[in-house]
Amino acid sequence: MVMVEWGTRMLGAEGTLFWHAHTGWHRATVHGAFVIRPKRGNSYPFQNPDNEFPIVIGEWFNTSIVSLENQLLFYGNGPNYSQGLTINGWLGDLYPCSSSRRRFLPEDHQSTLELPTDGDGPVLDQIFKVKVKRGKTYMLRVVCATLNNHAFFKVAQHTMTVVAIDAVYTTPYVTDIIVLAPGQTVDILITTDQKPASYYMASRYYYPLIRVDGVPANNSRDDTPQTALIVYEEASISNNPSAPIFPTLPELSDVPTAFKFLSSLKGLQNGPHWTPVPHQVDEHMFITAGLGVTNCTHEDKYLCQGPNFTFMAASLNNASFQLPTNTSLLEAYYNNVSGIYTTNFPNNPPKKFDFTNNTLALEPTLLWAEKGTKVKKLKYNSTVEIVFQNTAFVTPESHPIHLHGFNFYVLAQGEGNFNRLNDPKMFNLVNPQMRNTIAIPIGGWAAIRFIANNPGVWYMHCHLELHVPLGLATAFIVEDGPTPETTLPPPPTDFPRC
Ligand SMILES: [Cu+2]
Repeated sequence: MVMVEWGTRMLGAEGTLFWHAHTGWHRATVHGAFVIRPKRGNSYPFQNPDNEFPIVIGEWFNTSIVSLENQLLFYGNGPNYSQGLTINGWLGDLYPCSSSRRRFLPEDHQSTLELPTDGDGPVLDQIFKVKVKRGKTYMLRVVCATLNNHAFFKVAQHTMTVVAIDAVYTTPYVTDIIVLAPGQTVDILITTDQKPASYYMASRYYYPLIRVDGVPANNSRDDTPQTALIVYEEASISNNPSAPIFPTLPELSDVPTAFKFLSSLKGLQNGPHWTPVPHQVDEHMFITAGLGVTNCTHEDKYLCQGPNFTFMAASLNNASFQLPTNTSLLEAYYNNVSGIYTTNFPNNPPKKFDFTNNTLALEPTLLWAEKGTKVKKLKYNSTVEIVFQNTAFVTPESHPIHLHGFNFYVLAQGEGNFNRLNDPKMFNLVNPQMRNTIAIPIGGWAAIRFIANNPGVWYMHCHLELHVPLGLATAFIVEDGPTPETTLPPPPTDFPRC
């Protein structure tokens, strides 16, 4: 599979981005935080933090990522399990593997944990720990680098003020919990105004599930939280007998808590890089996003482990995307090579039906996904509105859709089927949040808008890595504008050749 992108610019990014490998599942470990501070001489649109540190939430697998991916590609159904999330590379001190001393999590997740101490074996090496001074403001640049799972994140007894998401400033939003989908970032400020002590930062899977009969599914996933520590310098660890304080975390499938956080964020109107939402829309797209099935290609049908001996697929508007294998989309476009892609990605799903009706989850006439390399062409500077609609096919899921090359406005999000008559009345056209990855609510919809002002070929895909080889993707070709500055430049001179 080949994916290559170059382009003209990165528009209005200030904050934290997720950099990562885009080959197979390698981004499980090849990733990090890409920090963009205000230009010299400019300041943040909020109180300057005294210090900052990255929090990269990753995912721990006890097996080879490559073998997991190969298993998925062979059987058409995949393992998406991991042993847990990590904070800056560590599972934290609640995992048996983290410590020679077995730790435990008390019933109420509160405060009776054994305190890790210096010189006490490997414990302190197995947890990310940051020292802070009392009475200061710290920026935590939280990056969700997980492969196949969303994450909750919390800091015990400290409220967080969200100031940016996906490197775009937000109206400051005060919360005691944040949730991130793979690929998303959240910049938060915390003030160290609590009593000098140690406080846990903790993450846990956000793993929303709805059973096909509509009943919340029994979530059997290990819910052990992952931990890191904020330690007030004023609290000498060795002299302080009290254990670090633990936050109360939501259940794995706490959809309302996640929805409240994700839908409450607003853009920082008139802040740095702010551009008003265009009211005139040139391209309306309604895109269903979900799983599906395609033909079993094995002679032995039992090797195809999708529903009813099919090969599991994932699609947008039932188009299941395959990246070209011998050249990249961008090179094919730039060099006018035919036969690599088609420009017939549909603006609407093939059939209209009750998209989130769980009784249709395995309806064969609806969930068939056609393999292909269908892309969508856009005129330079056109305004594109997309309503993403999750389907109940196979199982509803919150798909985090990431668009390369652009930030987009998130106009509204909701449960169930998008209502073309009523839901646009909820669109925030004044100060919507802007980001580059939108987690479509499970069994719901999300409406976004962007201006196609970046010529080139831009991939749009689910950021659950599991769904990428299954086809939950497409690409936009943005045509050149009228000037040299709005024309796709040639490949860089050091462009690697095969
Ligand atoms: Cu997905």
